[in-house]
Amino acid sequence: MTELLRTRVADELERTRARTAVLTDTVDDTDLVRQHSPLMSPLVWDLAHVGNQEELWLVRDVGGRDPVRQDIDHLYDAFRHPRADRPQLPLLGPAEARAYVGTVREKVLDILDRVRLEGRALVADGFAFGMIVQHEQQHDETMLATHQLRIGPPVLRADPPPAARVPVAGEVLIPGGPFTMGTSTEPWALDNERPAHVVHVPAFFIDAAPVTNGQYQEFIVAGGYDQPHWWSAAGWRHRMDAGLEAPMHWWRDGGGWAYTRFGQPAPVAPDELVVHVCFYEAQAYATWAGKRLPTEAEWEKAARFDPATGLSRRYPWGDGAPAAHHANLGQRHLSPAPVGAYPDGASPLGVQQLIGDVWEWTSTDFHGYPGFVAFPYREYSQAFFGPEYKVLRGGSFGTDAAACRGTFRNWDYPVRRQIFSGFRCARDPHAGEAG
Ligand code: AVJ
Ligand code: FE
Repeated sequence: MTELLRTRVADELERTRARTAVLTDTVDDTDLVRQHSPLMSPLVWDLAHVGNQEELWLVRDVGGRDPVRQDIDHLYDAFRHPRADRPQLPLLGPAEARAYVGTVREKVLDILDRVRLEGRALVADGFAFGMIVQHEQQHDETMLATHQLRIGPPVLRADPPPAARVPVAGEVLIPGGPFTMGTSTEPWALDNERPAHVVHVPAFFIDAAPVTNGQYQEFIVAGGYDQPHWWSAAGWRHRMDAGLEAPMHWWRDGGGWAYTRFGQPAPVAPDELVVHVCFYEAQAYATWAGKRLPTEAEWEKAARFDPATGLSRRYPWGDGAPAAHHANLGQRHLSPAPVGAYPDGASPLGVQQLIGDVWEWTSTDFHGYPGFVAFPYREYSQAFFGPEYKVLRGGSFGTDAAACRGTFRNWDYPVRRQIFSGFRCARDPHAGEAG
C-alpha cells in the first residue's frame, strides 16, 4: 500500500514537472523574466516559487533537512510582494531557477523514499506531497494564463478539443432537500473543501451546460453592455471604468468577433463555451436571461448529488478519476470544448461539462465551511475568506485533474477575467414548476 502510494506520488510529481517545463521551456529567457501583464508574475517567478514552496514543505518540514536557499524565501513569499512588484526583485534568473527547482526535487525524491507516510497528519496518505503537486499545477494554470496574455507568435501546441457528440440545451431540475457538501475523506482535499457537512438546498433549475460564445454574443447584440439595469451597481461601475464591451481577448472582426488564443487568431466559435468573462459580466448576462448565477452549494449539488442513493459523488460521472472522455482538463487542448462534447462526464441528473472547460462563477463569497480548520497554513485559504472574493467551481481546460474534483474550490476577485472563467445560469422554480 505504502509502496503504491510512493510510486503514485513520484509519478504525479514528475508528470507535473513535465508540464511546468513545457510552460517555461517554450519561451526564451527574455520572455521568462518579462512581465506580460501587471496582473501576472514573470514566469521565472512562478517557477522558483513552485520550488520554494516544495522546499519549505517537503524538504524542511516533512524531511527535516537543512534549507537549500533560505536567503530567497522572502522573494517568493506571495504575501510579501504583490505581483506587479515582482519584476523589480532580485529574482533568480532562468538558469538559476531551473537549477534550484532541480536541486529541491532531488532531495524530495530522496525524502519520499524514506519518509513514513502515516502518523503525522501532514504526511498521512501523502497529503503534503499531494498539496505540493496541486500547488505546482495551480501555478501551471496561472502560467498558462500568462501565456495567453503574452504578445508574440504561438509557442504552445495542442490538438483541438473534441467536437460535440450530443445536443445539449435547456435546464435541469435539481430536487430540493439535503445533500452532503465538501469532504472529510478525500485524502488530498485541501483545507477549504473540509469538512463534509449537510446543506439543505431548495429545488432549483440549472442550465444543462455553461453559456456558449453564441449565447453570449446575443447578449452583446441586445445591448447588454449598454444597459445598466442588467448589471449590479458595482458591476456597472466596473464595466464603465474598465471599458468592458466583450470578453477579454475578443476583438471586432468585420461584423463579428475574433479571439486571439495563445497567439493564434481565429473567429469566435459560437458553440464553444464562453471564457474570460468576469463575475460582473456573468451576473449581468444571467439577469438579462431572466436567471441568476448558481450559489456554490447549488453548483456542488448539481455536480455531485446522486438521487438514486442520496450520496455525493467525487465527480459528476461517479467516483473514478477523470479520464480524457469525461472532461476537458489538463491543457490537453488549448480552449474550452463546444457544448455537448463530453456526454460521458454528465451528472446523474444530466448536467453537462461541470468539470473542465471553464471555471464557473458562483454567486457565493469565499468562506470556510462550518467546522473549518486551517491546514497546514492559514495563507492557503483562510487569509482570503471574506466578501471580496467569489467562488469559482469545476476547473478549466487548463486545470489538471490533480487539482480538480467535485469539491475543489477556487476563488478570485469579481473583476478578474484573465483566468479561464465562464459560467452557467440557474433560477428558482416558478410556482407549480417543482413538485
Ligand atoms: C486558488 C488559484 C486562487 O493562485 O492565488 C497558488 C492558488 N495559492 N499558490 C492562487 C495558490 C498559493 C490560488 N488560487
Ligand atoms: Fe503559490
